[in-house]
Amino acid sequence: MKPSLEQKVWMYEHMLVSRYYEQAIEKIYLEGKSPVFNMAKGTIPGEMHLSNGQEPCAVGVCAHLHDYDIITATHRPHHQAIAKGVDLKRMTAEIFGKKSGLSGGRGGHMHLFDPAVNFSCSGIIGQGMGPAVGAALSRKLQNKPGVAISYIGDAASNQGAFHESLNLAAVWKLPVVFVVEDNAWGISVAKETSMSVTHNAVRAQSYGIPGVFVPGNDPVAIFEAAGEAITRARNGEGPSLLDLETYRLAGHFMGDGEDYRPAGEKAALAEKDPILVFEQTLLNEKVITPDENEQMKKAALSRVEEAVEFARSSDYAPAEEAMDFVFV
Ligand SMILES: Cc1ncc(C[n+]2csc(CCOP(=O)(O)OP(=O)(O)O)c2C)c(N)n1
Repeated sequence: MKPSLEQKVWMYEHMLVSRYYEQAIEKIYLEGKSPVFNMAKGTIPGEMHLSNGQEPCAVGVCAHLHDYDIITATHRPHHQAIAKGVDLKRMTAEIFGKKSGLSGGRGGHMHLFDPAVNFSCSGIIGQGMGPAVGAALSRKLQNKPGVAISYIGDAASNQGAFHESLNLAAVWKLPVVFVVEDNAWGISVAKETSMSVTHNAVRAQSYGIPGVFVPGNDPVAIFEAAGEAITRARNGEGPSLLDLETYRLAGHFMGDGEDYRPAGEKAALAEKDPILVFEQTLLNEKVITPDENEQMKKAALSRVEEAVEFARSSDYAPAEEAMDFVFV
């Protein structure tokens, strides 16, 4: 299943928004955190995991989805949320901890939740797999449309939840697609040192479900593999796993010194920046003209600026509401 020209443009536009978003968040995150770096201080308190480089994994899958399809995303969720259509203004306000945020500022960047487009994520890695299987089961039992996508990182796949979820989804032939964003690192741990089988596509086969490895961090290749897996799920043929080779262009979180990276890895990755590669492809294929490219960049940037402006001008919840929804 090849993407149409419109789908290619859609993917590029959403990759641009993701990248500009992360660039904006990176700058804002540092506000209030100097001269001493204190994670709890500043405009955006708490940890921050940026997804620069991993955009193809979000757009290649989400280009096939409707609002009623479900995503359980990772602790590195911004690109996935943007591609699924989460309200960017309320998402940004959530990250800032403001009352106008998706969860009134209580969740922060790792706990974005937007029921309007069936999107959730969690700071507990692999946590979304069980709920994705449950969501797929409910859709099957209720005979309702909707496929569940469970995003995880490669390191999360070493947990029990991964193996239990694959097994149950396979036994019950559920409409769920497990999507592994394999950036080769679990914080500072290289996957070769923590996985006996380093390709999750191979692991999937041991549960009797198709596992497809997609090399190259290429949105079009991901679109094609995702199209097959999602069609299979929608047709009642059961789960699949997509094992997507991708690259984390930045550190694990902001403040990561990245001393564990082999010399030269970062520079080599920057040369393979998927946005620059896809931009060049679309220009060469004449899918977009240089003028249209500039317009798209401007439009993406202004979406991000509007979201940031909305978050900045929003209020914090009053202190007396701090204990609301807290079970003590
Ligand atoms: C259950 C659990 N164990 C440990 C952690 C701490 N932790 C946060 S991110 C992370 C590594 C995640 O690596 P991966 O799943 O490959 O995703 P990536 O960060 O590379 O996108 C770990 C161990 C956690 N959040 N949850």
